[in-house]
Amino acid sequence: EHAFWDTQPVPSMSAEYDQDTGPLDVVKTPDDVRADPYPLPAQFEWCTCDVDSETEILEVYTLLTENYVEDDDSMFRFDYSTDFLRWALKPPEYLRSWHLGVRVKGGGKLVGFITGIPANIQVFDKVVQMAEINFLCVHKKLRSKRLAPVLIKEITRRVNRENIWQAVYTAGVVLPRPVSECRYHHRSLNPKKLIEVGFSHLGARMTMARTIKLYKVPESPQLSGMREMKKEDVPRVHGLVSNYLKKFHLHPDFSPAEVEHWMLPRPGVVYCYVRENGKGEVTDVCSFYNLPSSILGHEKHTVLKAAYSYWNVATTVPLQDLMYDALILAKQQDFDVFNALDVMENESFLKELKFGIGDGYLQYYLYNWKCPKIDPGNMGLVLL
Ligand code: YNC
Ligand code: MG
Repeated sequence: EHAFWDTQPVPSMSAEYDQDTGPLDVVKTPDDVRADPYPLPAQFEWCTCDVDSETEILEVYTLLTENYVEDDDSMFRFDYSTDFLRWALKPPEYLRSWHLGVRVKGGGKLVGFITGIPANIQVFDKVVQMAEINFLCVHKKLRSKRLAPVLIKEITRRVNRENIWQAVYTAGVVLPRPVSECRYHHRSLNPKKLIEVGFSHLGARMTMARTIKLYKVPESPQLSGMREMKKEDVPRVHGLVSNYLKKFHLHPDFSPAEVEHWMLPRPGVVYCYVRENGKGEVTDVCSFYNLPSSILGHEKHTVLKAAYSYWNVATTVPLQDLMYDALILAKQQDFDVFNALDVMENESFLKELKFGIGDGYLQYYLYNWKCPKIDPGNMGLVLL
């Protein structure tokens, strides 16, 4: 079935673990790990991508924009911006050597990519140093040639050489074995465009005019004291987010520097708003990131502007009221759709705020870690 995955320290599809948590593999040290890169087919060579270089980030951008994740019907493809990629790949303590590329030999065209970033992830009662693996991509002309397993083995080697033995990643495909199976939900902000591009469909007995009215939101936030997060808010937001995430079986264990990196607003990349009460205290926070998709082969529209729900903590209002303001703020920023997974406490607002369920799942995986399966509502992690 899985010529590659069956050789890896991941649970088999049928495996169930109850109290038994920990590594699947024998415990090793970095010296046990081969020092030389895995061999590639003769036409190719490894490279470390320098995302600070304007030419190299553009090469990564082009590879991903033309070859990265599409929906099942090939109508849309993720279009991560260069600013977004730099943000995603340069958190505190990032390693340049984990930005791994494959080129045509002699410094030629970039045809493959995979990345890791460091993160401390708590799974049940244990905090584990992990790599978050993302942006696995092989050029369309080189598919089904078993390059992906080589990319995965080489990033694993580079991670293991840093004495890190676990990883977390998400994928649309089912592999051995998801730790959690989550689903996207979509809230229309610009229903006319979403219908024109085939993202959504006019409901039965619905006119365009009624649909537009159904999804209309106010011009400005409804809660008092909503404003953009600023640098001085970092300690308080770190406290709010860390305390909130403790509820979930799997969640990142953020440092203040990580909260600053992941949550401080960056134009066109990440949006974050806090609610400040009359006494100058920050009590609530919401955030979303900007991940557009290219619309493939449409004459009128070329990009779908999508906001993705990120870290949200409500302590003085219902989460639903906070997320209503998030929708309003996303609409102000001209997003066409607001997406949210069914993770954390998101189920509490999805229906009431008129989100519709997406097709397909987002599977969460752990590498070299056994633990019980986790329901979406007990997952406290969003990967980019
Ligand atoms: C996938 N998404 O099952 P078996 S998500 C992992 N994640 O192996 P080939 C995948 N494995 O079944 P192609 C995978 N997709 O025979 C496929 N596979 O055991 C497995 N798409 O390799 C697959 N990006 O090279 C099979 O396939 C083997 O040429 C087949 O390349 C695959 O970033 C791919 O969806 C995905 O660019 C690169 O289709 C290509 O098709 C592509 O013959 C569009 O590969 C973009 C896309 C994936 C987005 C993501 C997370 C990746 C996680 C990778 C696993 C990390 C493990 C932990 C490492 C660190 C460990 C430590 C410590
Ligand atoms: Mg291949």
